Amino acid sequence: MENQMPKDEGIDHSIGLLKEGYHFIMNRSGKLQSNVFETRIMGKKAICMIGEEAAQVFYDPTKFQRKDAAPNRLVQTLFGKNAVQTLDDEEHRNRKEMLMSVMTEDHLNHLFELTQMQWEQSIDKWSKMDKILFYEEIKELLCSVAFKWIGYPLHENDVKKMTKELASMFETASAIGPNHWLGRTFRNICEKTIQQLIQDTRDAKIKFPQNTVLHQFAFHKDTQGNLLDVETVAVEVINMLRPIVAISIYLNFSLLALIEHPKEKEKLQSYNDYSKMFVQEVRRFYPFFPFIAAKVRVDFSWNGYQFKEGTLTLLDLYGTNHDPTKWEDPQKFNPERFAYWKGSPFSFIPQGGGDYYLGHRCAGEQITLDVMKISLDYLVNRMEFKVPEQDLSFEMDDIPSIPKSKIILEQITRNR
Ligand code: HEM
Ligand code: MYR
Repeated sequence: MENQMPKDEGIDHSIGLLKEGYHFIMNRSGKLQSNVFETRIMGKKAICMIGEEAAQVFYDPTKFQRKDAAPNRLVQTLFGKNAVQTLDDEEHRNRKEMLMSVMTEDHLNHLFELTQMQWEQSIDKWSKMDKILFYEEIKELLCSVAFKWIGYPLHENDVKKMTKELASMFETASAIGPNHWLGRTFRNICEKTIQQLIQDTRDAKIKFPQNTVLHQFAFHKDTQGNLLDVETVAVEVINMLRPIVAISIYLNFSLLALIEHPKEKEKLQSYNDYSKMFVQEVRRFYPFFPFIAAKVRVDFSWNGYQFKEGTLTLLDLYGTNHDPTKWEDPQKFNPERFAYWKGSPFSFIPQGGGDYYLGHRCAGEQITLDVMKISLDYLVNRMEFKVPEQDLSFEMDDIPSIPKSKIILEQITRNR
């Protein structure tokens, strides 16, 4: 027995998507009382899904594919051409193995230490300044860390430029007009720089140690036993650099949570395991990656509804993390909820769900958690600062959303 899938009536909802941002799918699924519904986006029929059960089916690779799913504006800014995000089956497994091969304990420890050293240097720098815009500073901090981690420390003079290029890839992915086009241009410029690095590595003009990300990616072999083309390697190196800079968004929200919930600082100082829960709650509560896209691979039916081959399908990440049937009082910031959380690969999906190797779950989730934890330690225990009057509000129709003031901090000093 097949039923008609609940429908979001209207000719096209692309404008609604931009206007409602992170709430687009939640609003409609609430109104239609369904975790799956049909809508129209960019002139085409699309399916939207939300919640743990929906996520489980969305991550079934026999039912959904990533090939041809990502909108071109995303490929041109956030992902890059022929990136792992757009691959399926053997090709995806081979590429993902390359990416996960640099997520070993040694690589993660190295990144952890580099992050610590960069925080130390930055606090020295900030303590000599009247005030800082935390978001702008933290992006540069992370950009310096990211380049050191891949094996190519940046010259001090290049940090601002590379930060701008990498950040614009996630800041302009959903922008409209000139800002979006600037993002595309920055990606093109950045890709050229990284391509040259890869070529120089292959030609042994630059000798990177074998255990560096750059060396490992430059000499990785594809499913046919061939080196990847230089363009693709650059896209995947950027797939490591850009998201490390993007952790700035979560660090901004971590700081915002500390400012808006002053009692949290005391708890973080008093209980050892609290930072783990705090970081999870920041990733659950605040908006970042709104939804992910796939295409129906073959006709199938689920919960009595027909899914037609080729239909664009969006899975709501933000909405799934705020599903009131799985999360008590989801609109309340409450790290303690994670003390009782049993874990699930599909109900808490700020960085995607399922399996790291077999599916598309974020390759850098552990890096994100580590960098957030060490940064929280600096914000809570290792420095003091004043937060002047400012507009800390953020909008749910901005993707990604950033507090308006970018968080101004004054009178920064080191805690000794
Ligand atoms: C994939 C979010 C940080 C590397 C993803 C996906 C999301 C996500 C939602 C897509 C999952 C899917 O398509 O099913 C985030 C957020 C981050 C973050 C919110 C916070 C800053 C990182 C970091 C790295 C990274 C630090 C690497 C250093 C990747 C890669 C993929 C990915 C390579 C593609 C995986 C695949 O297609 O198999 N991320 N991510 N991300 N992420 Fe992250
Ligand atoms: C990264 O991969 O750089 C980390 C997270 C970036 C989040 C960017 C948010 C904008 C994405 C637009 C959403 C449209 C999805 C179909």
